[in-house]
Amino acid sequence: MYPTPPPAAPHRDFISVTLSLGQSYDGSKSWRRRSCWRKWKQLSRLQRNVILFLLTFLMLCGLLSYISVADQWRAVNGRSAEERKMRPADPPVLPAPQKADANPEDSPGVLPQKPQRHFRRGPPNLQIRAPSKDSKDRRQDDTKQRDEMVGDARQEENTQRTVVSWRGAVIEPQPGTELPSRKAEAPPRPSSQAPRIQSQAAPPNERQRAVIDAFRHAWAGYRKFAWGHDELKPVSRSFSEWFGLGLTLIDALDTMWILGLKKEFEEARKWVSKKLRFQKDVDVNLFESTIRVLGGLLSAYHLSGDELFLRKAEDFGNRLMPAFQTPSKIPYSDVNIGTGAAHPPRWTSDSTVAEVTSIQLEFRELSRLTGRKKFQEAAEEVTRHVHSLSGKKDGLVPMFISTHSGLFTHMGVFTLGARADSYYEYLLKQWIQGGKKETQLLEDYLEAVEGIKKHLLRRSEPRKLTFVGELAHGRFSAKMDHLVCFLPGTLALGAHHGLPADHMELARALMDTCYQMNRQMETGLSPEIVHFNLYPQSDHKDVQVKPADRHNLLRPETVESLFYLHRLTGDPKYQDWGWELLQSFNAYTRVPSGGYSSISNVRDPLNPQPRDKMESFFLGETLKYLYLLFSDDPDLLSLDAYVFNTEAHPLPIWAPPRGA
Ligand code: DMJ
Repeated sequence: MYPTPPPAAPHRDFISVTLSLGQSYDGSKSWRRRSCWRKWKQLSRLQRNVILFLLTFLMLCGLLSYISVADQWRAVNGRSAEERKMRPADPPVLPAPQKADANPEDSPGVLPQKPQRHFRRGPPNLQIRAPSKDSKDRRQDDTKQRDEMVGDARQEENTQRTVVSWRGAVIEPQPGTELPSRKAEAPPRPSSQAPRIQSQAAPPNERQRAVIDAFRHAWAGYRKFAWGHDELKPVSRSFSEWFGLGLTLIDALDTMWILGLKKEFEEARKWVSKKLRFQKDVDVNLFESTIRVLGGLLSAYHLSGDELFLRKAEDFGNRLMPAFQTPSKIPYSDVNIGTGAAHPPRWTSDSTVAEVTSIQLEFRELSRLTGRKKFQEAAEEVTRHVHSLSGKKDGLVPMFISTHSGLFTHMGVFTLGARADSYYEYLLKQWIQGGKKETQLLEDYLEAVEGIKKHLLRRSEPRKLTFVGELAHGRFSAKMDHLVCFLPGTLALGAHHGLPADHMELARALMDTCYQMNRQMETGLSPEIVHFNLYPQSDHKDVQVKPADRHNLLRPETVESLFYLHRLTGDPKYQDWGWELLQSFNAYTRVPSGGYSSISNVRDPLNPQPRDKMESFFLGETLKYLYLLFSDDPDLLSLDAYVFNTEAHPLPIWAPPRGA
């Protein structure tokens, strides 16, 4: 007999769950089963369906999270101890700010919130193995491990026999890196044309002191919240990682030297000596790491004469070399500095033309200093190859090149902005670096300037601003990236080194335009991209900005060109314009707790929308160029003795003219 059913309750479609720590519970399993079954039968069909759905859903969630946790656990176990140290195991949501005068290296436990990593990795089937050295060479290299850096690198190497690829597959690394040569332990002294500028510098003037103040403020934020990491996130008082190499710190070394910030320089030098390790399973972008890390270390070496920086530079240079092992010798964009696996970006097999042609100043200099030709040879092979390629338009190059065929791809699009910009810059600067002897470089540069004038130069309405637009399959676009504002400075530099005087005229005109790109914005800061008005009848202003292009990343190009224009013409208006820019940076991008932030909207001074990122080039380039701009001393990093790489790191000219 079934028990008498309870009086029929009104039928309601909801679930009620009663938790009873029941006194009636007698511990019998059969009672529990019967009772549960009865209750289940008493539920409406809808209630039962909802419960079944919930249970299935919970089981699925459980299964999925198990898989993900297991994956993470495997990945963490595949990483180096070094990398794990960089990530706090259980980071606080917001970092506890350190005292400004605390030594960052003394308090490794106070770590800000979890960093974002932006490693780009390519598909495994596109990865190549680095060439393995023969075992004799390797044994010889092993005997060279005498200093602390190499000893540590080897220790880390031994802990990293397997790595996890971007898809989680375990691959066996085959290190293609070489240890620093014996030569690097006793490198040649820096060239006699590379004076120690710190001892010669005049005391900073008022504007330079304002730059020093800005630098100190930026550095304080980095030191407190991002010490040893790639970039400061000043608003969240945290940091982000790109390569995990202390990018901001390395990019800023020579700026500190130039600004006379000795204490800060020494502290950073200590970090380089004790903490900077390149034996790690991480993909770096060949171009970005060359101009920032290699360039930064070489420049720090030249200014300070400290051989630590050269040893680090050679170690790093060796680790980049596998990128050149492609069918065409055009390097891949990415290389793993721990394993030597190189590959193109995930979305293409092409490299960017500007990237493969803007590493030469650094690689050539590394060869000169170490006596090892392979760096220069690999980089110059690219220059020679691009020189002889068809597909240019009056010296203008397309934006992409295949690492496989070595041919230009995506033909017919020409710009002086992103992906092509520093190709032109490095043609001129290599020619200067090498003592103005390599005529092919000069010819390519001169032809390109004519190509710019013929195809890309226009004047806007109504103010007739001269600008450099873009060409896509014969169609002109009045679009100009802020990146193009490197060009006035480069043209002026060429004119200073004896190129046609009309290059200087063009430089002046473009400088006016770049200034207006800043001036016409409500914050006084240029957006990332502008479009110029070409129509006389319209009531439009010259400079137009699309909503998606309103951001400012603290980029240096305007102040970079202001520095060259002032240095080479002596016109004080360029200093005044730079002063305005510094005021704007201070008004709209300075974060009170330390650091400066890129912003999302240069048109809204009331809410410029900080993006919570201080790019390393703000310290490496923007503030350095401002400081140099405000100097009236042409011998402070003389343009007859130094050539600046595209990240503003000064490298000596190999054979400067007499009397320079
Ligand atoms: C820097 O890394 C270099 O100046 C590069 O040539 C272009 N992009 C940034 C600055 O804008």
